[in-house]
Amino acid sequence: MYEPRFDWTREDVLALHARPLADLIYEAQGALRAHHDPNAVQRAQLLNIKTGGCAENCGYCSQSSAFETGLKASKLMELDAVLSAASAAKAGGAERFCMGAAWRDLRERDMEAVCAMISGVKAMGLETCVTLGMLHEGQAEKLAAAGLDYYNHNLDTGPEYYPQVVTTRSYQDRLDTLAQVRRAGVAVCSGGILGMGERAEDRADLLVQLAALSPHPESVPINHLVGIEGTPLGGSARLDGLDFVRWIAAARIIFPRSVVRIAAGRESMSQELQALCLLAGANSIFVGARLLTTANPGRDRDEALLDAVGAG
Ligand code: SAM
Ligand code: DTB
Ligand code: SF4
Repeated sequence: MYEPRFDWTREDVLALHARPLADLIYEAQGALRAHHDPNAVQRAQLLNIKTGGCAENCGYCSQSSAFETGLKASKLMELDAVLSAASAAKAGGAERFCMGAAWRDLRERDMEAVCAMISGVKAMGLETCVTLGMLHEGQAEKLAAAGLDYYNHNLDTGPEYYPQVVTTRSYQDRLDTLAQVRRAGVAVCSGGILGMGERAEDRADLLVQLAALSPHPESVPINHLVGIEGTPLGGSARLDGLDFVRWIAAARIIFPRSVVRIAAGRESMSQELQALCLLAGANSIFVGARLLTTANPGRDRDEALLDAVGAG
């Protein structure tokens, strides 16, 4: 009971998602309670260490150079500025610090600077995570040696909808990067985005693909699209709130041992909807007033949320 399975099918996931809500939440709570403290919510904090000018064309992203989003590109941040942001995040209660770069892939010329950031953040007693795009052979090992705990690389959606989202890299490229991360002994953070115009079948397929990874990703971020003006997917219809809750519950049941994070999209969710996501088994959030380029609820709203559910 509540042990990871690697053979989920689209039909299994759709049937799970369609169960009566009370049954779904009850089972999700069972899965949560089997492996985690049910009243603890992990706090992770993001920092965009390199903004904009990205060569990929991910149709949801403010940072792609393929779209006019009004975002100003900037160079890789200096080490000191990164470490002071990490120290502020730690003082604000973050346990994990995740550094993101708007890169298609990690280039060797940036390796030394990124490794110094990882080592510096690790030395502060924070868990380290980076999301730097595709990795080449041997790079994950260098990041691991610098003290990297997690590498984030999302599958984003199911394989059938994927070509509607991005054409500059393939689904297999993403799976290859995740395999490199695993081989280097770095924990995997991988999830996706809901609300990009995909069908329920595509959301189910995303979970099936993530569930076929063995072992499962240690962290599974479930993002709701933050619609960005100027991007092809920016005008997509939002998911109904309870539908989003159902997908969170499905993720909790499918990934019983993983941390399931309500990632992007909380800024436009009510406190009650976020509390339902936590009841449905999510046990991590991004804290801080910003994600990478967009707004996040910030400290006061998040402390109120966590107090309200007794996870403060
Ligand atoms: N460039 C790297 C990459 O794509 O892997 C790292 C940064 S990228 C912004 C990290 C992830 O953030 C994406 O894979 C996507 O899942 C998520 N993301 C980006 N823009 C988003 C948006 N507007 N709404 C929701 N999630 C988003
Ligand atoms: C993840 O799954 N979501 C985060 C983190 N991993 C890198 C990023 C969310 C980005 C939201 C849009 C923005 O702020 O640009
Ligand atoms: Fe670049 Fe990452 Fe944005 Fe895609 S999601 S355009 S790879 S920054």
